Formats: sequence, structure tokens, C-alpha cells
Amino acid sequence: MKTLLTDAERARFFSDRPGWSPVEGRDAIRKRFVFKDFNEAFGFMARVALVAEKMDHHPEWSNVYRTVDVLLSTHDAGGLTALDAELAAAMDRTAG
Ligand code: H2B
Repeated sequence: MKTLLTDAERARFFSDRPGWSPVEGRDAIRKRFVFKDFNEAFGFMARVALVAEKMDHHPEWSNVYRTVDVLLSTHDAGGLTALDAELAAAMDRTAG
């Protein structure tokens, strides 16, 4: 479960998920979500928080007004795993 994604899995992830990019100097992915206003941004965070808690897999993120910056990595594995790909997909679905 907590094995690092292969090169092929990473290539597929980035082609399937526009807006996500690798983080320099760390085995992680990031995306900036920009919403209409703070209410939409915070609603997104609240919905994603429930998913993250259910998955027991949590984002590193910050919010400024209508922008949410997200970084995903699996701390236990020291890098990217299927859990990060799954949480990224859930975030994209939630953001609409
Ligand atoms: N979130 C993330 N992103 N990576 C982890 O390795 C991780 C986590 N581990 N959430 C979980 C919690 C672990 O600490 C608990 C004890 O299951």
C-alpha cells in the first residue's frame, strides 16, 4: 500500500491530472486551487478534510483568501504513493 509510485505511475498521474506538478527537492506533488471567494475555498477545505480523515491521509496546505495551496506526500513512505494520487483525485473532484 505504502510503496512509492513507479515512473510509469507518475507519468500517468501527471497526464491525468492537470494542474499538479512535482515539488523541487522533495518527493511530493503540489497544486494551487483558486476559488471564487473565501467561502468557496474554505468549503473545499472542509469537504476535503472529511475525505482525508477517512483515508487517514492528510494534506499539507495553506489558505489565503480564495487560494488554497496543497502539497501531497506520504510521510510514512518518504515520498509519493497511491494514497497521494487518490487524495489528489478526490481534491480535483471536490473542486469541480
Ligand atoms: N498523511 C500523510 N500525508 N502521510 C502519512 O504518512 C500519514 C498521513 N500517516 N496521515 C498517517 C496519518 C499516520 O501518521 C497515522 C498514524 O496513521
